[in-house]
Amino acid sequence: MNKYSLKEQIERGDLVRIVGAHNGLTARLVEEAGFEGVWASGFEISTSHAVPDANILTMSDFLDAASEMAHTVSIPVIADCDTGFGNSNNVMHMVRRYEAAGVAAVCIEDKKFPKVNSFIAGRQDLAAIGEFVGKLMAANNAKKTEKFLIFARVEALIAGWGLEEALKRAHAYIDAGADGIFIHSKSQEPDEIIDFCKSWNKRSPLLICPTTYHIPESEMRSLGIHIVIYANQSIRAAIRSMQSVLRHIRRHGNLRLEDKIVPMEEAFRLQGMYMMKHDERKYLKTEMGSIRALIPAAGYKVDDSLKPLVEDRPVGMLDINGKSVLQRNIEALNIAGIQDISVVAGYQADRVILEGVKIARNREFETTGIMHSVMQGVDAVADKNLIIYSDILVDSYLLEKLLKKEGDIVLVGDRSYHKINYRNKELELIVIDNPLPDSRRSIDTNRKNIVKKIGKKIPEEEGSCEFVGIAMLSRKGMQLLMDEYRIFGPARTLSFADFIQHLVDKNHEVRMYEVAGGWMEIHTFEDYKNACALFS
Ligand code: SPV
Ligand code: MG
Repeated sequence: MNKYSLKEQIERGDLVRIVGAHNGLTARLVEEAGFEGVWASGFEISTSHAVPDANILTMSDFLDAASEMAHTVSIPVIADCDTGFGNSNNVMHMVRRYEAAGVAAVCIEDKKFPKVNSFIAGRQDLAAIGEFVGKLMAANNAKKTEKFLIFARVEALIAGWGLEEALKRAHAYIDAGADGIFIHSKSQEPDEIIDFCKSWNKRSPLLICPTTYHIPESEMRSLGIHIVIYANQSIRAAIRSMQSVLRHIRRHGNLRLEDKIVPMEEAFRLQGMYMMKHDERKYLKTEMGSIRALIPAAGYKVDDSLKPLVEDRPVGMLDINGKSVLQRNIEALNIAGIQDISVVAGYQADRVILEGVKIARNREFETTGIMHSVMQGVDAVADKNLIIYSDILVDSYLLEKLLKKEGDIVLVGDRSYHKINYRNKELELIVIDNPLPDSRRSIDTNRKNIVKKIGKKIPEEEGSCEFVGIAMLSRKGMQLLMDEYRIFGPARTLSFADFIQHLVDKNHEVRMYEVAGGWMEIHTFEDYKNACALFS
């Protein structure tokens, strides 16, 4: 961002390079390319509406486009206001509206309304000097602040009236209070512009628009030129590129198109999507209050059958038909309305590349347990805090239902594990206080299901449910978890389930939300194959 206003930039004597744009996007590209200002070009705005640059659009159309640009960029926008959209009354209205819209300057030209673009042969009628001087005085009267500038554009060279007429007009316009003269030429050579500059002898700032002729930028300041306008090259580049891509698609479909177009991510960046997501995490509250999700994904211990697949990445980054396990869970969380997500990486952390989440690190993943990873991801406590293992896939509907459950610590337990042949896998089982008689069918009620025991040591026949690897903690529950973690010595090395057992032992209430499905684990190669088949 340039810390100087347009007026200050001119007063400092720097060459101000400005480039034509027609909407917020093109203005943003001009700013990102490093130019000092944006020209809200009548030619570009008209072209973008597919109408002639001949006062076909109304002032409101041009103003809409210019104010969109002014809101998008922090560099000054100079608005091309043609002949001022009518007589001096229209000019006053125009100045008030453009100044209020946040543009830095307007430029009006001394042709008759309706004008035609200066590069079109034929009718290029000039207004009487007195009439245009009246417009400039009206414009000066209408503006509210001194930093808002009014430039007068002299079209005498365009109309073929010669240097003397151009100079006569320019002097009259400066006398009437214009802040600078835009001297325009459609010649292929710079001679008439250079002659004008020399005769003008630096009486006021000069603006030029080299569209057909060329003057090296290094010579401009000594000629008294303060602002150079590259007025219409942006949209001409866009037209060429779009035509070429459209031809390509017509011939080859989208085959080998990627190097001709920007990736979607670049368009999202320019939209401000990532900035919006960042803000959303701070400000967007659901009717359930703020919600955060935390995914500990630092661990490296897996079943032998999975080892070859996770040599270079953690389980959460395993690809399930084009998307990682974690990315799929992030999408499920987003569908459930949760945007504030942190993933804690450890093993092969560099491979944890995810869109729209915060990545934290557990650098001691080899010597610590999941509980320690969880704590590395806590940078704030929300009204509801979800903890989700990284080696499971979960349905958004399960998360939506979980968020409606009451309790300070609620674990998700699956009752269907009894049916599954686990081949001696060590499951984290849960025992609840008042289990229902074993049955294959179940219904989602509001039973509290108070957890008595949890962990890998519980015999299968004793367990009520399998811990899914998903927990929800209220603000109070999360605070309790953090406080206990601080005071309980062995906490760093404990699994999450063992730490919950510690809380149960200390008589803290832990509840269980009983489900049958809605999630699946990726513990073995078989599990991985199943998941790939499911998402094919
Ligand atoms: C514009 O950009 O609309 C201009 C400059 O007025 S030019 O088209 O080069 O005349
Ligand atoms: Mg124009």
